Amino acid sequence: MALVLTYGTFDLLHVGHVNLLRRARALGDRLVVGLSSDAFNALKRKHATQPYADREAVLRAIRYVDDVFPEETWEQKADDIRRLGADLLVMGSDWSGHFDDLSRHCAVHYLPRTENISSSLLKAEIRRATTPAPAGTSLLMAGSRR
Ligand code: C2G
Repeated sequence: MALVLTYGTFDLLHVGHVNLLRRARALGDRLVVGLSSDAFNALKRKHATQPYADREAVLRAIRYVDDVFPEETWEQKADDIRRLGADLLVMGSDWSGHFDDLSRHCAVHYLPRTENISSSLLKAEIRRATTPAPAGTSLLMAGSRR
């Protein structure tokens, strides 16, 4: 029974997250997610649109996810691996090399990140699409902003 472990903020869950979760789960029998707490996001200087409880509820609804627990610190991973008996830590390739030191505790694998999608890009696109055109913009121009 191979247990796979991954971590993240998973704000505004999108296809890049789902691709990661699906591929991580396929590498074992169970997938457990260390979900960044709101306080840890502040430490990561990452503003999540959704609070922890909402991000957790969304993750638990994903068929590839078997359990979720809070990620509060950078340093907890080794303890998590031991506590859970994790066989494999999986992260996206933007983290390549960052967690190699944990290979003392379990296998570490980085999966190619899904290109052209991120929570930040989604937020920027929503802002662009919902920001009224400046006064005086022609209807034609305004239409092209849709
Ligand atoms: N991801 C991906 N493709 C994307 C976006 C994200 O594969 N287009 C992956 C990331 O590489 C990460 C996971 O999805 O493995 C979650 O991404 P984030 O929610 O952005 O998490 P992050 O801020 O990277 O937090 O201690 C580790 C950190 O908590 C990871």
